[in-house]
Amino acid sequence: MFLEPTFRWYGPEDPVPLNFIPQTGATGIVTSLHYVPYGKLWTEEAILERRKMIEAAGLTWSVVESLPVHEDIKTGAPAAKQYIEVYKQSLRNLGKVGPRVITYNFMPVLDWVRTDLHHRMPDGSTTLFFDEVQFAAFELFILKREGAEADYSADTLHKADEYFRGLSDHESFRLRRSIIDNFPGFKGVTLEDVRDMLARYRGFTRERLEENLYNFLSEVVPAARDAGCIMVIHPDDPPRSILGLPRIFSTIDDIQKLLGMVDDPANGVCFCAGSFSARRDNDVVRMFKSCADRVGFMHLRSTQIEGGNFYEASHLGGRVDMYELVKAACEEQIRRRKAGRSDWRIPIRPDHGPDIMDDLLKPPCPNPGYGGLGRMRGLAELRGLELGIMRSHYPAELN
Ligand code: DNO
Repeated sequence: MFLEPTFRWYGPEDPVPLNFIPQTGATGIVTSLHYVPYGKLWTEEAILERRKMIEAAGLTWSVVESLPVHEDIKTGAPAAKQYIEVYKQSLRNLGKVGPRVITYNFMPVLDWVRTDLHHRMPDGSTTLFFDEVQFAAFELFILKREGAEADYSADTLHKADEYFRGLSDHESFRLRRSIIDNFPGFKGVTLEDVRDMLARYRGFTRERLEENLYNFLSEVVPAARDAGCIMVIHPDDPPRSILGLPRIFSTIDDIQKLLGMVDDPANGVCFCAGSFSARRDNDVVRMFKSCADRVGFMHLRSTQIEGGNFYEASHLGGRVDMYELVKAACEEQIRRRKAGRSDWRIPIRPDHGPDIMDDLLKPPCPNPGYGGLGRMRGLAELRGLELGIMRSHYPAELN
């Protein structure tokens, strides 16, 4: 395959065994040391141990996702400096023995957010779903965030109230868990934790978050470059403000701003098509073309929007024009190769798959959206699409 096909693997605890992954058609692995707490050093030994494990299965460790950014860095707390130093040291260690593409995000408090992790689709599969009314009910009546009413229309407030009153205790518990307690390496998050974290962002503006991102990047990008690595930022998911917090990587303008902040090839983008697609005014293919030469990694997936809600569509369905996107990615690789860039191959992974077939009979996957079969179907579709594009448009490049 022309683009580098990878599969995310959550480490030895992942119910998808590492040695099954070559059967999906992937050659690369995307993983993190999820057992290392946020803000702690990734040692050379730990990185090497993981790398050997991956290579023993006949695979390559292509991408780190993620090297997490401690909240103190995002809030610019006094300890930020020290956490940035640790981050730089982890990068140096990665540069010695690990993969060169390093993913991170700069979303305050919560990473990606959905309200239902098992939304039933007409074909019987289940998918990840974000429902605005349910999220409002969570903020208003479960988290009880001060001032949350101001973020919603009267109609949504009314619907959220009705919805919440109809919930059983169990359903309310499930909603809470779906929203706040789903992140690998960050399990067991409580409402109190979220309230504490939110308190630290009280009165926080977008400008302040940008300033903290700048302070972070101006230190870590040179360290990454010297280590032979590239930092790639994951978009906000969903691509807009939630919980009254600023989000800064959601639109085409945000992409330009980020790249200009530290104008260095080691300051790159993890182009998550699915995250960007959950916003009506985002033209995903145009966004890709606007930053193609700085894309170090791609998440290929798509969403469908319905009113204020959205759900994860199939990899070739939904709002993303996957044909045009994959074609643009192939063309970017051709350009890189012609320019003699050694990093010309772009790792791609089928992001979030639906739960399908036998996976529906198993206990729910501890990593929602990361069952084996749905993603395997996605990767197979994407590889087929890519082969079709390459054979019909650029056959000579395949030699
Ligand atoms: C969701 C993922 C994100 C992503 C992080 C990167 O499935 O795409 O959790 O890994 O935001 O830091």
